[in-house]
Amino acid sequence: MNITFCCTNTDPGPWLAGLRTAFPQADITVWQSGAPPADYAVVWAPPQQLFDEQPQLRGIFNIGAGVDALLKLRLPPSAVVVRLEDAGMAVQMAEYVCQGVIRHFRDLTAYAEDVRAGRWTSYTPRQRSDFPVGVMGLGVLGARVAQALQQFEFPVNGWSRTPKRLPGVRGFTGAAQFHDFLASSRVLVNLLPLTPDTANILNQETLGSLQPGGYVINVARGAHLVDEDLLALLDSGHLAGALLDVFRTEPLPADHPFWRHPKITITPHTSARTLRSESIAQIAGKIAAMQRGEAVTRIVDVGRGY
Ligand code: NDP
Ligand code: OXD
Repeated sequence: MNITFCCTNTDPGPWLAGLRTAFPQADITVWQSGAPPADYAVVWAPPQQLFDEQPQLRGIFNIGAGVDALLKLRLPPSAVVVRLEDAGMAVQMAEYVCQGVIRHFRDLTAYAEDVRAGRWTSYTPRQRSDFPVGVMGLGVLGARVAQALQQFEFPVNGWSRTPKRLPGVRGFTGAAQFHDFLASSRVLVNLLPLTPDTANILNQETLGSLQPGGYVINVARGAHLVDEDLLALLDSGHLAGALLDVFRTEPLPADHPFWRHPKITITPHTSARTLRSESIAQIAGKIAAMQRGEAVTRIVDVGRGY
């Protein structure tokens, strides 16, 4: 068996070592043009040339959950595309989103500023029932986030393409129920995959349908959000703030208004990081299953885009 590794911005050494431990008999190397034919590719942001030169691939393993960038390439029709399935990301996403919701709900940013200025202040406690949180996308990450938010007793709404029944989550399905979902939510958490159906989904109309004083948390992809529409709704006062982890251009350009907007908090695409050992174990387990001719979970539906 031959595995080729091609992950931009990733030190290949520990990945190769982990995969070689899992498959001591296999030939596992960093991809370079002219490399011998491989059975499997482990990738993040690979060049088109890899797939042009490796049409025989059986499996392409993406070391992230989102496959939007990968699906822009021409992939070998013989290969299944497999994305990471949690692998330690869901709990990270839950902690990131919960801290964002709680920081906003408890006025913790205002308290931190007051303390820095030497002011001992007290804000009126808010009602949890006034802060229903809507989670867009109830997949591996969204479902975990919805569950975690309930532990803090926030009312939780969830929106997905197909019906989902999650305990304690008020479920909304598809385009027909999208407006009701938004109108029932004050805090909006985006955990959708980026597909032709979901690009630009956070815009003037949809964000404008949130309850007044809305708060937006985008942890999925920058291209879900129409940046100017968010800024206009923050400046009009309809939205109270936003926490953004992902951007149309990453790194976020130095002159982008998100860097300095007083109602926006940004983080550098770090809400749920790929964890190496968990990811190697998952990918190795799935390669071993494919070698045995068994089915594996979380194969991407390329036509659907996730
Ligand atoms: P999943 O594929 O498991 O879940 C996607 C969810 O979105 C599903 O519930 C799906 O509905 C729903 N969905 C898809 N299309 C639509 C639509 N048109 N209308 C309504 N609902 C829709 O993905 P994950 O939870 O694993 O990951 C979600 C995204 O998070 C990734 O694609 C990636 O972009 C982002 N991400 C960001 C990270 C970061 O650090 N910022 C880290 C990891 C991931 P259904 O269940 O009906 O299919
Ligand atoms: C992912 C990501 O998709 O890191 O896994 O954004």
